[in-house]
This record gives sequence, C-alpha cells and structure tokens, in this order.
Amino acid sequence: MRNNEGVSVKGFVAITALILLAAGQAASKEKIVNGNFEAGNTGFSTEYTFVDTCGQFGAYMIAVDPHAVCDAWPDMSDHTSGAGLMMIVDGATTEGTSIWSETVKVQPGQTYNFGYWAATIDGPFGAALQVYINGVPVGDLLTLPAQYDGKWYHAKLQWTAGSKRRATITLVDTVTEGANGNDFVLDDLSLKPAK
Ligand SMILES: [Ca+2]
Repeated sequence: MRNNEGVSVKGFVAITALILLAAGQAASKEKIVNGNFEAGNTGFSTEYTFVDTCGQFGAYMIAVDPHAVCDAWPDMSDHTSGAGLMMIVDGATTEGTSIWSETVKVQPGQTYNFGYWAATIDGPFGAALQVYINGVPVGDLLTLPAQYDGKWYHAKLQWTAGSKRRATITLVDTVTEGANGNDFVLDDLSLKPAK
C-alpha cells in the first residue's frame, strides 16, 4: 500500500536500521565479552568459587543486588543500568587469586583503554585491586573505601600491545583479609582501542 503513512513507516524503519548499524559498530570496538555481567556467569574465567550466597571467602555471586544474596550486605544497584547484574565478590584469603580474567585478541602496537567499576560492600578492610596484562601489573592500584559508601569507583588505564596478538587481562585483590570485610562488587569491565 502506497500512501503517506506507508512512506513514513518505511522512513522510520530505515532510520532505525541506521541507528542499529551505528550502535553495532560502536559495540564492536568492545573487546571484553560480558564485561557488564548482563549475560550472567559467563565469558570470563576466575579462580574464585561461584556460589549463590555469602559465607565463603574466595567466592563470588552474580546478582542484581548484594543484599539479595546476603542479608549482611547493602542494597546497591548495578553500574550498567541500575537494574542489571554485577559480580559480587567475597575477598579471597590467598594472595594472587584471580578474581576475573579474560583473554582477548589485540593488534600489535595498538594502544587500548581498559577500565572497570568497583565498590566496597563490607569493611573494615576495603579491597585493593590490581590489573595484570599478560602477567605484568599495569596501571595504579584501585584502593576501595574501607566501608560501604554507596559509590562506584572507576579504575582506568592505558596499555599498548607488544608483538603478541593476545592479551590476558587479570584482576587480583592484593588484600587478603577474610572475616574483616574485603567484600566488593565489580561491573562494566571494558577494553577498547584508544583513538
Ligand atoms: Ca551490570
């Protein structure tokens, strides 16, 4: 049917398709799979144990709210949308335990921006997080507050790929307190080429 209404619908479809194409191209620069945890417990590796509730050091949960998996933890929304999933971490007592790790393809010589968001959910010891890329510490330590303050903190760093075409990014908590807090949340891990 050819009428004004039909033409405007076609125009709307075409514009929508362009917007989706642009969104897809922007999203394709993201190297991290499921860095926002919206797909659940998938896309990364870890030396922590996946559990449903708190009570075990060196364990993690994927949920919309720390309080939903543990009465002792506060109500807190995820960083992505305020209604999505996050990684909830009960800090390990063993040094060097990988919380989160992912191996991605990179272009030799290309500089990348890596970042993530984290927040304390239980003290009195806050986590202090270090990023390793291919086994080498990169960027500053992110020292989280000793107590829950309802805020997400952004860690970011730049890294230039050497001759290797793969980067294994690993996040480690340098604090090994167990019963004294050291519980935190993670969200929106991202690796993108720098311009
Ligand atoms: Ca999220």
